[in-house]
Amino acid sequence: MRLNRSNLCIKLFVKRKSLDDARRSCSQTSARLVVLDTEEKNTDVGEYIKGTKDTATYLIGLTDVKEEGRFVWENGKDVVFSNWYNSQPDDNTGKNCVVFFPTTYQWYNYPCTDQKYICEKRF
Ligand SMILES: [Ca+2]
Repeated sequence: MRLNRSNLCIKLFVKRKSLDDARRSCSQTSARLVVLDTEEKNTDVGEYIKGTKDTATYLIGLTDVKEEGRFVWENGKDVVFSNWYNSQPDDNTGKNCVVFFPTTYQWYNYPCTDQKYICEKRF
């Protein structure tokens, strides 16, 4: 789906994958896990998913794998805009990934186990 305001194409993948496999899957089409680093993008992606009536959570391109407690986007940037759910991230070494909740557009700290995921590509 093309999100004109954000200059992005995004695609939802419903076959669950681990973080590494999801990254590989996105990169196969020169895409990457979605970077929701502005409120605009976060809202645009949320509205799109909501419009599909999908209520599943989706892995986004934000992790603290490299340094516990320091969340970094797939483009290497630190978090400036954030939309964590209450008391998130409830951070620990077992939770290094982040999922997006389409009903509220909020983020939950989550293990990097098999998840549905969102790839993005700029145009
Ligand atoms: Ca963590």
